[in-house]
Amino acid sequence: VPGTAGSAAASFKPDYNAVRKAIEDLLESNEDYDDGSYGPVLVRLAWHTSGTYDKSTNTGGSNGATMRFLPESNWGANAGLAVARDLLEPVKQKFPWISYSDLWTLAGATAIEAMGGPHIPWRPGRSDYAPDQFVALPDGRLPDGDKDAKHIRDIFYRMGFNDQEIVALCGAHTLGRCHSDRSGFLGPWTNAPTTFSNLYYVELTENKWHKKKWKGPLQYEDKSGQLMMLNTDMWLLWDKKFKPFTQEYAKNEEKFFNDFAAAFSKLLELGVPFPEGAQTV
Ligand code: DDH
Repeated sequence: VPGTAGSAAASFKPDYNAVRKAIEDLLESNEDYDDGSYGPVLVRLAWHTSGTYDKSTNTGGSNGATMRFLPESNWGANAGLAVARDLLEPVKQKFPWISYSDLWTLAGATAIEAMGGPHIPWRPGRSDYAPDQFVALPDGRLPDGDKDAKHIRDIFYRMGFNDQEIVALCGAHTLGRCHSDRSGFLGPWTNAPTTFSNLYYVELTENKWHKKKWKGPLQYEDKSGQLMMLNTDMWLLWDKKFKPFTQEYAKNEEKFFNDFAAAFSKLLELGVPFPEGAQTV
């Protein structure tokens, strides 16, 4: 029948809600993994795939899903993220029409909302590069936890974020934990690492932090020894321009949720050449 193939193609409507549902079904699929949820590591995958962006050269960012390839897959900063990439592989197989770059970013957005966080506005439109289609990025575009406020600003200003957005984005550390076999650091930031909340700022401002005495890298711990902060986390309290935002988010969770949703959505879109009129789904 003339036109059948064309109209079949034209009537194909990608079902992003079905992809979201498949991601949600994975989150608590292994009670032995960490604190019982893959949510935090999926959020970190979305962040690290996007956080390579450099606005001055318009390179990096989530478009391309270049973390599938060496050397980026092997960067120290990305240690452990194979867990998240492998976890999503069956979803990619089930919905082959979605790009890895859309899938990884959608997984982060979906996980945040599923863990009690705000809705993250998200648009499809990323495409995946073939291995010979791009120039590998230099290592060093993602932040190091033992550094200071200048380093944090160097990294995030390069992406195009301001101080308020930096502090909002770092609130993602309310989720998950550090693993000694991945980053070398150890422990969670909060006692509720699978719930998205403003607890990170509450702990930062209200708890007492001192240097952990151990053979590992410089990190801070509270009196219980159970909770941790990176040096970069402490700088959100020590830096006089970061501090007012940290204090505000500790007091006002609604403000944090709104600001986080806007900044995280922006992060996932850095450098992505969306088709004109691309809509959130
Ligand atoms: Fe982070 N992060 N992050 N982070 N991050 C780690 C874990 C997680 C830094 C270092 C580390 C953001 C910013 C920074 C998440 C989200 C976000 C770990 C531990 C280190 C180290 C990794 C491991 O051992 O498994 C530094 C430095 C910064 C900085 O800004 C200076 C941002 C902006 C986000 C975000 O999502 C917007 C999440 C989630 C985790 C927990 C992962 C897990 O497996 O659990």
